[in-house]
Amino acid sequence: MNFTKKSLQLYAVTDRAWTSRQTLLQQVESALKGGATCIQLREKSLNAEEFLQEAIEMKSLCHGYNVPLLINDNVEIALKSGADGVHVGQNDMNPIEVRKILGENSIIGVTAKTVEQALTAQQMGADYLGVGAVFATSTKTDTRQIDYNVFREICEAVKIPVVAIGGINKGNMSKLSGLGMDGFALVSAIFSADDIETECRELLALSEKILKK
Ligand code: TZP
Ligand code: MG
Repeated sequence: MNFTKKSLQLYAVTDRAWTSRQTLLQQVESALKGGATCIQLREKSLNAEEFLQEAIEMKSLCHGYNVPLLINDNVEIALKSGADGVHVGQNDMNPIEVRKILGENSIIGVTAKTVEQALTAQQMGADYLGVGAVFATSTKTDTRQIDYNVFREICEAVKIPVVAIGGINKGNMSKLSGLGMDGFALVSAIFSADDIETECRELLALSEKILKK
């Protein structure tokens, strides 16, 4: 799968909190139709068998739209499902170990909250960084907001692309203008929307404007 900084422009991270009317697969298809450029499957409650089955289905769906699928945290599920890569946090497996398992062509994203973490992740072979939370969020409870100056310093310090995450929506995205990121990762703004496709289309258009500035 071709992965460039463009792949990070509108990065949808899944959450099954809003799946009462539609399945997660249907919701992700709407996000893809609306122009999501990357999907991360983030599952905190499925057992290994269910997670793998879902990852396999999600991979065919994403590949039908030529969009990469990354798996949150779980390297084994990424390997077995044939997903394009993983996104790991500071407490998960490090990028060197991940690379040994998933191989040269896999996409590895790492969460970084400081310049030091960012540089270490880059040195260990990360393909991109997820940096945040840039705004307050209730989706992930064990995170804290980072300072805009730190965010900017991280973007300036690394060569690999950076995606902003945490509390981003249509109303506040433009506040990140000029900080140096390559894209925006969102959970609730996308998956809680009544019309996910339209929401993504609007978010994509907005991100285009902000990234051009
Ligand atoms: N990592 C840092 S903040 C966050 C993750 C997974 C949650 C972002 O969710 P939302 O709903 O876009 O604030
Ligand atoms: Mg994690």
